[in-house]
Amino acid sequence: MGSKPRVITVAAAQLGPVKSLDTPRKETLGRMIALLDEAAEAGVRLVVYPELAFTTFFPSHIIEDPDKLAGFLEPTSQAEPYAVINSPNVKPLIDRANELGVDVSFGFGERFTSEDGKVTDFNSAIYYSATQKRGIAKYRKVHLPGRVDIDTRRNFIQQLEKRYFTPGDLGFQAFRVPDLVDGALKAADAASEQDSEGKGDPIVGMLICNDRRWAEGWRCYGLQGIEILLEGYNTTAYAPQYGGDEAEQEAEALFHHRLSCQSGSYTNACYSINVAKAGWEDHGKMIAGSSIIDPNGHIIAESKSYEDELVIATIDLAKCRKGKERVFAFGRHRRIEHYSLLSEQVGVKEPPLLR
Ligand code: CDT
Repeated sequence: MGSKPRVITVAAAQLGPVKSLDTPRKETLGRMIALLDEAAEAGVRLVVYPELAFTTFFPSHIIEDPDKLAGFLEPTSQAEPYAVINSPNVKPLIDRANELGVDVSFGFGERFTSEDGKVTDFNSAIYYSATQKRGIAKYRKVHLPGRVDIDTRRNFIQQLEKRYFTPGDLGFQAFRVPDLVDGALKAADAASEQDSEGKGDPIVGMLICNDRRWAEGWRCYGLQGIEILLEGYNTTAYAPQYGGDEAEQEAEALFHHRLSCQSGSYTNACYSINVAKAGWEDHGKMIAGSSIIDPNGHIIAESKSYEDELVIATIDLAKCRKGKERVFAFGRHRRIEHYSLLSEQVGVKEPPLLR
């Protein structure tokens, strides 16, 4: 299309395993900072880290001691929604991002205290702008997988996110990121809303792991004109309780991961940066497959290991225009008069049985 290029170099900072519940936080943080340094060296302007990046995937463990659980959660509050950036477990990463002028987005366990003193734990991610020196967006995972109750069967890989977290309460709020592309159109200079489409600062949104499998979240972002979707994950490669062959289970998990991210990117005409925590942690093995996907649904860069690895691509947001102006020009083609089931009904109601 004839749109002016809006080019950024971005990276998925895949993490290899964070071995155990007792792995020192400093060790993982050091690995994250090393990836950030490497990214800056390569001219990257935005580095995206996985879900619950700073620790092992603790929801696969049974943690009954509240003090132990608290060690996996970073305090925030109504007054200080981005307090996580000042946590000693996180601040060295933020300090380095500031020195390098590189934006970062990462997942973390959030322990939020509201104004009335109520404490709620969320599986969250933030976007931190290094040029603005502040957190500019937060997302809380909406589609929590797993269960509340511990399954006591032998060799059962636990997935206890519903036990440890509350479903996100922030919805799917897209946001603009300043200082990433040159010559972005600003509000004061825009003649009209129509005229400004695809010319402003990049429109970004976040999903966390299981969310990527749900078209509803992607479409909420699509309807806000999203151009880059950031998504971190910890996805089990093999769980003995599902039976079958280890290699087949992992291949299937990777297939569904790619299918979800490629489809979401294509049908909403956006790039996506998908970032794994990969390999063998104490609870089991997780898939890799960190990727950068273009608005046509093609994987343009993908990880090759289960270790710490940067996946880098230079992307041009002008390439989002084709899908947004043709096949997925929502304003022209959506038929909302037929979509009411999507917001009125949760589970399945089959048509009546035939006689
Ligand atoms: N961390 C996380 O959300 N894991 C889920 C497991 C769901 S089982 C298909 C995931 O979607 O990868």
